[in-house]
Amino acid sequence: MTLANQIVYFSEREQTFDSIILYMDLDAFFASVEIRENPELEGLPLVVGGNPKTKQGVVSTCSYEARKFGIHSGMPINQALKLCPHLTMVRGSFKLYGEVSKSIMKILEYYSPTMKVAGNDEAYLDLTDVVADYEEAKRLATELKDDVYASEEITCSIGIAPNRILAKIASDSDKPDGLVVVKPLEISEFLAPLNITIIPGVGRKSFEVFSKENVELCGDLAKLPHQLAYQKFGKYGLKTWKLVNGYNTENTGEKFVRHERKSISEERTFFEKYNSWEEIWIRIDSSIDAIVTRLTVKKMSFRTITLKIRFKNFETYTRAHSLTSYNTSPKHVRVVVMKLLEEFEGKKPEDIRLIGVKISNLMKIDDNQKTLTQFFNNIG
Ligand code: TTP
Ligand code: MG
Repeated sequence: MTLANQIVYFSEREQTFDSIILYMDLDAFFASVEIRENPELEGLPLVVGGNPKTKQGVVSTCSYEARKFGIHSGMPINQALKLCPHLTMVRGSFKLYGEVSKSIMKILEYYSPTMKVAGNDEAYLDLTDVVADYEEAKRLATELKDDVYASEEITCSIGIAPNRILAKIASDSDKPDGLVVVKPLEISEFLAPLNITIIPGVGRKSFEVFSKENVELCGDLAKLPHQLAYQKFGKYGLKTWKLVNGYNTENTGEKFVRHERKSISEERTFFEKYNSWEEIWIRIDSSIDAIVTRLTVKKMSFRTITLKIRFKNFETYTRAHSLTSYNTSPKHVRVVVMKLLEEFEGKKPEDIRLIGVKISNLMKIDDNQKTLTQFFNNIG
């Protein structure tokens, strides 16, 4: 009997994937912020947490250099010092971490209206209605990583997959600064060579149980007949078996939070060079058209226009201007963007790598109520 014949009681939901989920987690979050603030810490085995004077307390997190010594979050400081006597310790600037976290979550909000913040340095974005396919999701993730780095100078790792569990596993599988995409048909192949402990919930104890049965990699479990997985490892074992064989095991009960759209934007990364401002302007102009079309569909007006410009050395500038009243006209966006661009006239257009235009401060237009501009346009 083939395996497929045996799987008669698997539900239909378990066999379908219709979401594209992105998971982002900052790399060595607290330690990365400390290194940004004190670049001389770069490259050192560093722990954040505990008291550097008394050498008491526990490790909140540590740099990747410290991890090479076996140090990890939650470890007592004195144990960490035994593993690495020349360890550098900092106490931690928790207020600053909170601010950095907030600023990064704001950046993420910009990429999808449907998001779930999972911790101080991690969040899920539902991209299902934002991108057409996995290739577009990957491009969006590259921009998001650039954006996070340009704004906070710390790196993150991203996983993109058809559900949350897999997106997190994908992100965890290539840290730091990784970007891993797992499409529905690639799930079992992607998981096969990974250690079974990459599955959330499979800790040291579960690993011992698995390894007694010669299951160390996800692929080892996937190869077992599912009845055997159930018999040896129980209900959780069967669920993990389904996951490593590419079934959708996600409990969809917990919903993402849809935040109100606060802005409409378009960003273009230039993969080719444009030698004149005219050529750049053609790209900006089409972005403005696209934004205003979306604005019209949503029956909204705007007050603030933001220009974002990035040069090849990654210098990124964001400039904004707010109008005195709500507006709906593309003409006003063009005039403001042109004005904001004046500051960069001295730069070479061929050095531009990205241009973004955003309109924000949005207000729904009541069907019966015209904006002041429309009113004046009509009588003018
Ligand atoms: P994590 O994302 O688990 O760890 P990390 O960002 O430091 O490292 P990684 O590159 O593996 O993602 O946690 C985020 C922050 O939360 C971490 O920087 C410090 C804090 N934290 C604690 O204070 N105590 C803990 O036990 C853990 C796990 C994290
Ligand atoms: Mg992290």
